[in-house]
Amino acid sequence: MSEKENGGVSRRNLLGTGLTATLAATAGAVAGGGAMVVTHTGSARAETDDDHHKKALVPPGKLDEYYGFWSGGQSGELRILGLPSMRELLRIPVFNRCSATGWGATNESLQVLTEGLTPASRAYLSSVGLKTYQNGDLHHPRPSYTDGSYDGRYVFVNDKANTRLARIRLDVMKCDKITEIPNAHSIHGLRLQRYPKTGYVFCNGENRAPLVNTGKLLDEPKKWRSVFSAVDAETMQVSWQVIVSGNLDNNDADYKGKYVASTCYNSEEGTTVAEMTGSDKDHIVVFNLAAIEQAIKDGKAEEINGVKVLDGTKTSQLGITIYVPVANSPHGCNAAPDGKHLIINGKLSPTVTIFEWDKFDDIFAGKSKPESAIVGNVEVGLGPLHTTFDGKGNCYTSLFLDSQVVKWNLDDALRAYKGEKVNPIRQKLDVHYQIGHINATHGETKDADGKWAVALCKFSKDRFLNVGPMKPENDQLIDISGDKMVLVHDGPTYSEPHDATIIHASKLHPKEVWNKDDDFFRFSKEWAAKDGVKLGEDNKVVRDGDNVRVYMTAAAPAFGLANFRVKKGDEVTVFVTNTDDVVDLAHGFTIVDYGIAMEIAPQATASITFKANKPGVHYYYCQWFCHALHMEMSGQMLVEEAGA
Ligand code: K7E
Ligand code: CUA
Repeated sequence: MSEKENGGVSRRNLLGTGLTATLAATAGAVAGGGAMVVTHTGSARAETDDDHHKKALVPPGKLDEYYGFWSGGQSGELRILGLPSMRELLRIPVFNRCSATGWGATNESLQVLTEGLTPASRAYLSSVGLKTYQNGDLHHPRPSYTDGSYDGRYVFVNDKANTRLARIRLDVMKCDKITEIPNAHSIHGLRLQRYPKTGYVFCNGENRAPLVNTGKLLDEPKKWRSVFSAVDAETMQVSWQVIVSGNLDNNDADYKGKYVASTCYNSEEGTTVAEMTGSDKDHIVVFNLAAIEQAIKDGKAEEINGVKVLDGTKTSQLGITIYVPVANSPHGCNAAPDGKHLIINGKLSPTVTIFEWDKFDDIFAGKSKPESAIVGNVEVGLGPLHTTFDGKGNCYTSLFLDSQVVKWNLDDALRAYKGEKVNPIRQKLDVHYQIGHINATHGETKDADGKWAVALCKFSKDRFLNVGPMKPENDQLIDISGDKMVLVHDGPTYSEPHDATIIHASKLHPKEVWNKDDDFFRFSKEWAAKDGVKLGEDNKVVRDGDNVRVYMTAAAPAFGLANFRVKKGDEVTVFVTNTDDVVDLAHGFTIVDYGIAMEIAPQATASITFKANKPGVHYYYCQWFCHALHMEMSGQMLVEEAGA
């Protein structure tokens, strides 16, 4: 590294950063100069931007300190990034089709993608020749909690496009359950019960639609409904639903397991932009979990499409919701890690409004007015969307219109609201550009550690090489560990991360290889049992009328079957078991000119079913580079003409 590349940083500071490569180079230079002098140790010096960039640098071979779970937005997938390097580590297909892994085509993935569909959707999809939806719009990845801390079990994600909730297992980083939420329309806000554990997954039905949505009430939008759902995190069944007034945007739960709050930007219950923004006030709605569970027990729910649904509208007498007016069109809804406060982000209003969870007790008891829960209001800048926290009393709010992050102090905000002359605003930092979510390391847990925040920007404009009319998004890394926020990294991402949650690496312990008996392989295990085949040992073709089941192993560099023969018109299922027990030794199975491909990770079994309607010799090959003889890892499917 030259003096210039060092940016004038002294040798002492280079040593202080602990970058071994730099250290070695420096030591060499020192030795060459014939003098071994290390001076100024221990003297204070202000950190430069350069130091911050180095803090985010993860040298080759070193591991990141955090996992980031990144929304893939309209790509329908979930991504894992390492922080602070911002390196993309893995893509987990969820609502999308994946060419590499066969997600959406394999029997294992289709089981996940189809078993939770509503009867209405299943009928619709089959009428258009599909087994499941082919797209999704994934906004909010949320890791499960035990007592306000991440417990490493699952990540839950929403699908705004097709009204679904999905669960990703953190031991294998695979989606294992998807539930379509009946009676709701478009799941947007998604947050989890924090205490005593997750528990419930709270899903906001954003759009108002007829309840039941079967072609009636098309011209009576005032009768359309927005529905809030609580889903059991283990069974992934909808536990109950609550009908609300207005609509539901984002939500969050408290740290005591009592309340969930949601923003509403359409209290007008309009259907056009003009109608939806017509009044200068909207509201938040607060759900009382104990009161809801009691009302269900007391038989107050109506059963609609197999789900118990309660009336939580403004005119309901059940006492399960309260409505608190806030400025027009609020968006983000963020529980502070102090366990006491809730921040509502103004969007059209340049303010954030602070609520105190405990105040809802008296409001539900009828002892005080809904507005009494408001304990602060801060003018932060234009277009506040979301807020995150450092665990040291500071809040970081994204300003979409100003393209800034504003850091403000919660205590000062509470004092200012009481009339003291304090300015809660600490700093405004430019981000590039039009930021949506911001999320800090462990910022949504009681373990918020105030190290890094990511600013998920919707526009990158001039920040990267011009790649044509469609630009990447820009996920920026901010060092929030000091008094001042410092921007340290620009991260281009594909459409469109809305949100990300960040977990310390010590919290997760994914498996290196699959347990070959994992329930994820139940489809293959059940068929193998019926056919008397030992998965991972037998290589065998089972004919059962027009159904042919082909079982084979994959062990580098060969498939267990050099070829297999079927007849045109057969329905063929190929089961491949990767018997290699070696870290990172994945195989694949692709059939040429058949549109068939799937991934088989170490010790996994994957299966895929298709019609052998094209006669001829069709090679199958391993598409995951696995061995020096990877190119040779192939075989042939011989498809005879019918009647041959
Ligand atoms: Cu603000 Cu869907 Cu969380 Cu986008 S939402 S930004
Ligand atoms: Cu097996 Cu490439």
